[in-house]
Amino acid sequence: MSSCCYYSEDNKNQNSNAINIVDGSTLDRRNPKLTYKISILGNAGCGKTTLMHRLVHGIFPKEQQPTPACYCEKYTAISGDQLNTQKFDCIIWDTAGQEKYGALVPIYIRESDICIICFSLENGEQSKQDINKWIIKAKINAPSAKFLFVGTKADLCDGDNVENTGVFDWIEDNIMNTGSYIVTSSVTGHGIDSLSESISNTLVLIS
Ligand SMILES: Nc1nc2c(ncn2[C@@H]2O[C@H](COP(=O)(O)OP(=O)(O)OP(=O)(O)O)[C@@H](O)[C@H]2O)c(=O)[nH]1
Ligand SMILES: [Mg+2]
Repeated sequence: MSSCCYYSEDNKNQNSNAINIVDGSTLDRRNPKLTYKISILGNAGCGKTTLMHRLVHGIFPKEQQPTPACYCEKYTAISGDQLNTQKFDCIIWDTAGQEKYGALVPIYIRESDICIICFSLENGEQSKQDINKWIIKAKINAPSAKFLFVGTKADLCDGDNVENTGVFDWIEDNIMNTGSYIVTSSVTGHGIDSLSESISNTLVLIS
């Protein structure tokens, strides 16, 4: 089950660390044992919101509008097997990639436990500088966050090019040698299981 909300000033609880979700529940993100914060960052149109729908609801939303400022959903990450299951309550914050909302993104991603940096595989090597920009933003505003790097829209790319854009190698060689690198398509569902596994594994590490 998941619930969603568009964040606004009206949506702030009197306790500024609490987040009201539309089902009436309140989650306190100061207590890591209660809720983990995951943020999705990346250029406008790279497929962040669509990826979040695929991950949370298992569907490809046919009509997707640009995200206005920020959008969040509850998500439960599950790790382990049937005998030894660990569950992590999370809120995933989907941010807007459009420049006009750029000043708001740092506010929404503050204190994230995980930052998912997305880029469209269609853009190949051109994504490098954009990725760098999002990493810098994330490191400043969520200094203890772990990183997952997600190439999106694999279905639009030539099979061989997808795994060899060079972008993941470039991140590892020039920016950071930690983090997970995942190729996805929200249309076919390719890589979505790997993404959810990477989220769970990361939460196991930091919990
Ligand atoms: N073929 C294909 N199209 C995709 C995929 N993911 C997203 N799209 C399409 O790309 C367009 C942009 O997707 P969004 O999810 O709105 O992109 P976004 O990153 O959230 O954009 P902003 O909210 O403006 O930052 C939409 O038309 C989606 O249907 C994918 O994996 N494959
Ligand atoms: Mg969006």
